[in-house]
Amino acid sequence: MSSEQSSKKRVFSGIQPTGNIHIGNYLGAVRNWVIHQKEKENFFCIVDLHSLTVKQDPDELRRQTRSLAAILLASGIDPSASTLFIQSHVAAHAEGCWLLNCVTPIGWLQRMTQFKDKSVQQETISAALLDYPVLQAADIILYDAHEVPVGEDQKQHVELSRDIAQRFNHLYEHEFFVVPEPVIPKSAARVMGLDDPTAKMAKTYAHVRGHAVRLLDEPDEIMYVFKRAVTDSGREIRFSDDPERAGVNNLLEIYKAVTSKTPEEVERDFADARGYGDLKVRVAEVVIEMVNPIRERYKTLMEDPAKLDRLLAIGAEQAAAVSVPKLAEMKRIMGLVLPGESR
Ligand code: ATP
Ligand code: LTN
Repeated sequence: MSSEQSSKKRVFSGIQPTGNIHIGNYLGAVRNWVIHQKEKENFFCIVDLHSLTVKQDPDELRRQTRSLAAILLASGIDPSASTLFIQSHVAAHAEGCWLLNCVTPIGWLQRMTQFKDKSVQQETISAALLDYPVLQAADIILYDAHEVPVGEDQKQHVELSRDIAQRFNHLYEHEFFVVPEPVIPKSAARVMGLDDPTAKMAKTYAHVRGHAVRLLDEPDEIMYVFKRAVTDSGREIRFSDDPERAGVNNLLEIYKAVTSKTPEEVERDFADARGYGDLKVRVAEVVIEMVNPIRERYKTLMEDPAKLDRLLAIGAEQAAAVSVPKLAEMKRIMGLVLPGESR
């Protein structure tokens, strides 16, 4: 590691390869990874082991994992500034998860909102679904990450990672793990569903037409989905926290995030709009402009799967160079005998 790199704050974040990546994921997380990557030392992880906590079709999971890698590169993740890798390629994550399981009280996991939400949707709840945030904690703290840039919905999980790091430090060795901070964007931290502006736009439902704008959607589809977006019976185009007006607020939030304008500038842009129809078309237009180049770069990247695999292999090697020694030290601290250690 160069001295320039070591003085930079370390960033870790992850994204599941299942479901369709949508503008909520992009604006709430991925775009911020890209924007700040030159100022930081970054690890971005495709968390395939997290995806397995609910049932997956094996072939589909494999296909989506490669596809997501290409989408992240097409979105601007630069392998010379960021390490991009697949979680299951670095076994330290799963091993670290086991060790952290041994210091995590089960009550902390049962309280997690995501566990409660996801478990009601399952016929059988896997042990892994409960354990999901411990694997996430291992992801983060094995890299001694200072910052974890995520959308609002992941704040609770990152706070749990802090608690687990602090508990380990308290039980074994002060300051062994860096205690990470969630970094939540000011804009688009929680993009809402276009068919239901009271619920977050979710990958799991991104296949339902009208719910989400997916990053690979063609312009016609994006226009169609925005035109059908749920609003209200009024006419006023203003930001509002009134739940009745959540649809219009969501459209304005998306426009604000895409254009990086202030709320005042956004409202001024729509001062001359002829009703919600106009608003929907103009929001669709800025989104189309944002995703067009990503979709085009994605197509090119998918033409060379061998190159993609090579990049991911390099990423896994770089990630292992940091997390494997940290895991070995963690094992030593916890009293495990390391192979070849003759003490
Ligand atoms: P699901 O909701 O179906 O479980 P997801 O859409 O949350 O999936 P993830 O891979 O779990 O997808 O999330 C990747 C990143 O995108 C995380 O940082 C998450 O906080 C962020 N994110 C997800 N949904 C939104 C949203 N609607 N608005 C802003 N950020 C989001
Ligand atoms: N649970 C996260 C994905 C995730 C993650 C991480 C995010 C897994 N490991 C580490 C940040 C840091 C989600 O977005 N659903």
